[in-house]
Amino acid sequence: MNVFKTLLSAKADQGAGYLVLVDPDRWSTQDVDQFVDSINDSGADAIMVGSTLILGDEMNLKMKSIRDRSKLPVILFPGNINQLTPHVDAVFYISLISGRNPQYLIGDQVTGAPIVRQLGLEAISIAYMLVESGNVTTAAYMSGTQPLPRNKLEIAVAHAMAAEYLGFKMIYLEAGSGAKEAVPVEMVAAVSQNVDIPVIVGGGITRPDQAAAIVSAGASFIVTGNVLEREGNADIMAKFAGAIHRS
Ligand code: 1GP
Repeated sequence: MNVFKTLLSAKADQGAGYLVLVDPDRWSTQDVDQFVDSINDSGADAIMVGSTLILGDEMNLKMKSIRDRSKLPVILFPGNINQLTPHVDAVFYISLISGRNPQYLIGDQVTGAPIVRQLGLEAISIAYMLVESGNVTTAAYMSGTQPLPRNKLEIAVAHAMAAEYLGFKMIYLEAGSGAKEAVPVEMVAAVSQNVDIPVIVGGGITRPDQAAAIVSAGASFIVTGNVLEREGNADIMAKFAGAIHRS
């Protein structure tokens, strides 16, 4: 399976794709199975696994059971290279281009490349842009970087153009997990109008109608994580999938 192609087909067929983020720290080994079953039936297009910071043990075990149980592609969304695992179909090969910390721009990518090769993972290059979202997010704090100012659309657009020229496969506009405010629709629109590569948007998206508005602004993929962990049911995922695919 080529996961990038699968994602592109999901977008082509349905207008936009829905990615569900599973943070291994937030689910027990027992509960994660049931969660994956609900994701399978929800209409989502892929599962992302990972987190900026994972404290709990059994990360690999949980990733394995997610992969074993999932009927959808499973993509690693690594907070750092220690999360690299064979139990996924692909890895979002992220460079934190909104920041100026060389470790997250290229350092960890160099350290991780031979591991990704040995594991035989498909690497999908992602230009990751943290966007100011009302509180200090774990990603901003841990990476020691400043997020993009949310009202300076031109700065976001210039970063996105650079990402496209550098050959990244996708852009990820990230407000941060559990963000107070999601990425502004105006920024999604400005970025999407200025690049041809798909734009993923995540962080602080809590309502299906909000997800639909972000898709209407030009997003190709929507990610939700926290809202499902709070409400944890299949209904809300199906509503997200419906809103994202219809928009
Ligand atoms: C975080 O974009 C993802 O990296 C999802 O964010 O958990 O706030 O939905 P939420």
